[in-house]
Amino acid sequence: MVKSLRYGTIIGSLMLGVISNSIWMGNIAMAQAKGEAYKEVDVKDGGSIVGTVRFDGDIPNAKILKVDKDEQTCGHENKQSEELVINGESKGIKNVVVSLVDIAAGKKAEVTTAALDQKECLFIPHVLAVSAGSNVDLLNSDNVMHNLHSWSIKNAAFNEGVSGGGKMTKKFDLPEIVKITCDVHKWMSSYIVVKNNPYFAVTDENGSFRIENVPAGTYKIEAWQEKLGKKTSDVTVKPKEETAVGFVYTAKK
Ligand SMILES: [Cu+2]
Repeated sequence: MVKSLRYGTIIGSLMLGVISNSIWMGNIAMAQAKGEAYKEVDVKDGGSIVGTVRFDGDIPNAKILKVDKDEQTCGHENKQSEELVINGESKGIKNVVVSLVDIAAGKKAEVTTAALDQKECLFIPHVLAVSAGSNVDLLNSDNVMHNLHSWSIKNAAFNEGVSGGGKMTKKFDLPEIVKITCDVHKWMSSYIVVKNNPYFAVTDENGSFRIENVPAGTYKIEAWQEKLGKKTSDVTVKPKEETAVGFVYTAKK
């Protein structure tokens, strides 16, 4: 009885493994299909999407990051986490990635080299969004060793040290939200958000964003914030016009 129970558990977990694996593979296939589906065309009379991402409710206190290593470089004071940065006056949320998710054709994607720096033991910027196929220069502006640990699933994962003043370049080919941490300084974290089309923006300190040169049409627009998650909405863009879109997050219960 005990034996068959145990086998049952093993078979059960094996089956779960197969199921979750096939879901995972399915997601990759879907993402790749989506990536291939986006076509670069000349956009004539495109419109813009402008808006803000705001927080509704009492602004939570920022999480405090304890600095307990390399204080000469990192600073003697604890740091404020950037996982949720809300403007006290406008209640705009910084570092939210806003993007069109289902656009089939549009402007050319800028595949350039972006930069993610490590300075005074923080990642700058905290959230970086790039088009698929972009390179990212991972820099170390400090005089101490940092490490770059990517929590990628679709893109090639890496976990490598970069000495003071150093740099390494990595390419991000597949759409994915990649968390980046430093294993030397446990409080350091950031995100590289890889997008399959060029219609994305990261909100500024007022929670504002702007997406330009969008072909007229109706699209799904998505906001992603690392602590508060995703929100989607529909937007209809008219030729040469500006369309306003607002996202409002409330505190997670
Ligand atoms: Cu570090």
